[in-house]
Amino acid sequence: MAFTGELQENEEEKLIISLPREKGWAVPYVYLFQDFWYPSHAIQGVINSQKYFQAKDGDVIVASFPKSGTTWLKALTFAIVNRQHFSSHKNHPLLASNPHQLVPFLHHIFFGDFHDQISNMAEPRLFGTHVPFPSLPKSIQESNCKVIYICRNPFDTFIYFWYFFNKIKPETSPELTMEEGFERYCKGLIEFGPWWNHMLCYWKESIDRPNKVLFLKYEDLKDDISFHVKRVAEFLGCPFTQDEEISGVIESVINLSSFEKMKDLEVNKSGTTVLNIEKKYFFRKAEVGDWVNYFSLPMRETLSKIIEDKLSGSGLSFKTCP
Ligand code: PPS
Repeated sequence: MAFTGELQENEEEKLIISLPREKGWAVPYVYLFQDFWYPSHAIQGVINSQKYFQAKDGDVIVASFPKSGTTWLKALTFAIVNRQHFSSHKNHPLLASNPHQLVPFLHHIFFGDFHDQISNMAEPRLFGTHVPFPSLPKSIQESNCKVIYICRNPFDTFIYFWYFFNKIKPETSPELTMEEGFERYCKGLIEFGPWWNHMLCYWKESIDRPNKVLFLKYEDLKDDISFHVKRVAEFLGCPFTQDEEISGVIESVINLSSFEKMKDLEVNKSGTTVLNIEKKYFFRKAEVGDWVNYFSLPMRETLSKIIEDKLSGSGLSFKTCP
């Protein structure tokens, strides 16, 4: 089965046209589908993955709200899971491929010619997703495959969204002002938003089924990456042995996936990856709290209030400064 990427005269097209829509960031419109805002191509990918994807117990799903540390978590997960195949950095796939190529998004695979790509994947299969938990294929929700989720404080996430959008927009499109972007972000009108519901559905699932969903925060990884690399490996059922710890395998995984290393790799400096996006734009500053250089006081107050309103009582909170 193949999809061309163009809207076709089919059931999905009719469905998408019937959905409520709002102006998008990187796409002309986002559509309200299963309670979240999606670009049209992602809806087709979600529908097809819900219909056709068969998860295996060994699969690992790297889930995230966009702009929250996806690239980093994909690299870390790939390095952890495959550490026995690539015991030295020499010839490591992360030196030759961008993490988005090594851990493809499930909704992109199912928007394209998915049969070939799925059947050629090495096991354990690693997939990325920005799709909220309730819209993941039932076989992911019900099998023993594992889901690792990452999100980030909504202040820094907004800044990266705004930066990224203005980098990837067509030259002919006008810049998205920070004010306009912020207004839409605060209403949850953003690809895969509302962001608070995205985080909360994974948060709830991680509490109800801690062996199924591991919930991570970008700031916590920044604080103690070694602890979290061990935590991910344990969660995936492949803990580091004492020998590995002594011989520096954990440090090696951390270094290979580090921002400085990845940003500097030739493979990440040029060329494009998913959706034809230039790979260099996935690497900006990687600092916690850079938002303070952009936010006005009213913006800070507005977003703080939204976070308080939307997350109160959930137990979910964020560190917003280093
Ligand atoms: S995307 O477009 O959804 O895939 O973006 P995502 O990767 O989720 O988030 C981008 C931010 O993560 C930073 N980044 C990293 N941080 C730490 N380590 C590594 N290896 C890494 N790679 C990317 C990237 O710079 C963005 O954060 P900011 O703070 O804006 O620089």
